[in-house]
Amino acid sequence: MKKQFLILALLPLALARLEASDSPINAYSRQSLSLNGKWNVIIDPYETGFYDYRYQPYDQSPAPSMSAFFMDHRPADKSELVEYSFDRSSTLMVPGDWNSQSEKLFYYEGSVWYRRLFDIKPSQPGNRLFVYFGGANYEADVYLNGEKLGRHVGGFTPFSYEITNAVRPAGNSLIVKVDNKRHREGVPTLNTDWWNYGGLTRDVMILEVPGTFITDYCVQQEKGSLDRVSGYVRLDGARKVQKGRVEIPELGTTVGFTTDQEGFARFDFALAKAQLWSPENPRLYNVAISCETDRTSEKVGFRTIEVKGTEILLNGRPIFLRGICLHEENPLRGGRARSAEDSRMLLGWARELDCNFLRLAHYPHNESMARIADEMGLLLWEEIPVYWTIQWDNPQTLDNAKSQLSELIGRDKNRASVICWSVANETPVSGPRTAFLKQLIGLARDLDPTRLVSAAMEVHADPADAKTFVVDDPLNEATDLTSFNEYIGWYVGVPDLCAQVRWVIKSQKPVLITEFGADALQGLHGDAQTRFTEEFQEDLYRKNLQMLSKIPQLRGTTPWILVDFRSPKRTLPGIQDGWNRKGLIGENGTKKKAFYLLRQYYEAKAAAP
Ligand code: GCB
Repeated sequence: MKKQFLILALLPLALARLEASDSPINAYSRQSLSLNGKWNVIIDPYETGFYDYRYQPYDQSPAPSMSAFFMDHRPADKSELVEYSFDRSSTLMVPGDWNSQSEKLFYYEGSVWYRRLFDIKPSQPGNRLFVYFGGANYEADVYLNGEKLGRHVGGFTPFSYEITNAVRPAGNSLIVKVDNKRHREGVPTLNTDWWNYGGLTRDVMILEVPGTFITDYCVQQEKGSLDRVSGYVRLDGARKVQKGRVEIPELGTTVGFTTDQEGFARFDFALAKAQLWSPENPRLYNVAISCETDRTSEKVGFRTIEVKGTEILLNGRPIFLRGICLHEENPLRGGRARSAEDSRMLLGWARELDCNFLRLAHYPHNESMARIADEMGLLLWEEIPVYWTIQWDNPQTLDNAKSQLSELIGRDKNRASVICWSVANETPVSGPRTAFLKQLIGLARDLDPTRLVSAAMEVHADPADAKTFVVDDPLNEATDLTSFNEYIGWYVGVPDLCAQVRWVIKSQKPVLITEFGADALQGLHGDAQTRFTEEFQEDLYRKNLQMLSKIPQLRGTTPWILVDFRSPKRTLPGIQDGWNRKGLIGENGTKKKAFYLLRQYYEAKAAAP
């Protein structure tokens, strides 16, 4: 009874706390306390810490709070039944998926409670603190000192909560329930061809910012203009109206702005003497943004990307995208890639293949991928996990997809490497599906008018002629590229079919082949007719590349895929053993024959595009 009075008293405060804040942009440049490292964990498949014995969520009481499950939070003088204890529990490393850290969690899909204790004091009075998560797959319920901060849905984008008034100088307890159960209405949905790694898979940190701080900004070259930059800045805090500056010291650029009552200002300026960013010359400039109460800076490259007729123009010049697809996995260590070193290794392999482009499939990868691609001069296609058979009629599913897309664009909109947002992969054509995806395309264009927007679509054989392949997805009207996957020679016929294929492509846009490929077990050799051998894969690549070169508006390819990756769908013993083997590099890092064949093709393309 007593508890209920307390609940009512706390109501307004508690509800206010549930609102998530937008993640401060450029989080890694902020003063921060890393919470990476060992976290205590409780594996909770029945969600006993979340639901009471009538299966009512503790959370849905008006004052969301921790359940009695967490006895560690009970006053020490109470003598109660103790069934669960973080103090006595085991640990997992953060960042990291749980599947690759513990054999008993390898196939686990459910809830794990994570706890981390920390002390913190703002370095200056009036500063604000945020707890920042780079990503948690798939749902995260976050509590600080027993009170709920909020829930985040979507496994691959950053989120944060303000904790300025909720922290104590010492002995804070941050608890996160991470749940990677798949849901029919989720994004992605139940069925995917990749491993559903769960956990706090990316960095966790406490950010410290001034009372009024720069929470968001965009500095990008105007679409189609080789020498004009425009952008905006947004402040968060009590002092919304401030004077500020954008500075690029190496170019001698200083541009002033004044934020309005909402803390918002636009600016634009001429980009005199700048070297434009490109794969050949990935020039980055230090850009500093400051206002009266805050200052932040980062390296930004300037370039334009457009489509004109059937050409893709980078800085006004036609470019052929020598690409490859990639999942976010480090096969050598096992599990999700999670560090800058992992990103460097994966992008380094793409470079060895002579790529200038990667398709980061099928969900947003770690922030470090785009930052390192900026440095290395690799162009990127970034995607959200609208994959196969999402619930097209479900408005909540659409909201979920929109929020993942907004968070991705919010995070990476200042990266020169990113040239295309992809809203989906291989989705079956229907009215509701096309309407759903057009809304996402519209949102991407509103949020970012400077980049291309597309989706990996499909091709189908003409019912009247099995050798004629037709690309007529109505979504093509809304995308910048005619980008589609094809598996001729693997799921469709044998590689010899390639020589007889005719294409009917009902759009006059640049064509990008977003997938083709074949499984091959690294080290398994045989003749070119034997599936799963390196020779079969190599032959399929040769024949596909010859076939694709007959498409006059072909402007790039991203074959499937750079490295073998784990998939629970791939069970063939002795060959797949839980791995999709379409990688050009095996799980041990060894390159297969097709790697060298594609490299030759790309070297030739680089010499004469
Ligand atoms: C596809 C999917 C990709 C799969 C691949 C395959 O079309 O887009 O996610 O992994 O085929 O290997 O079948």
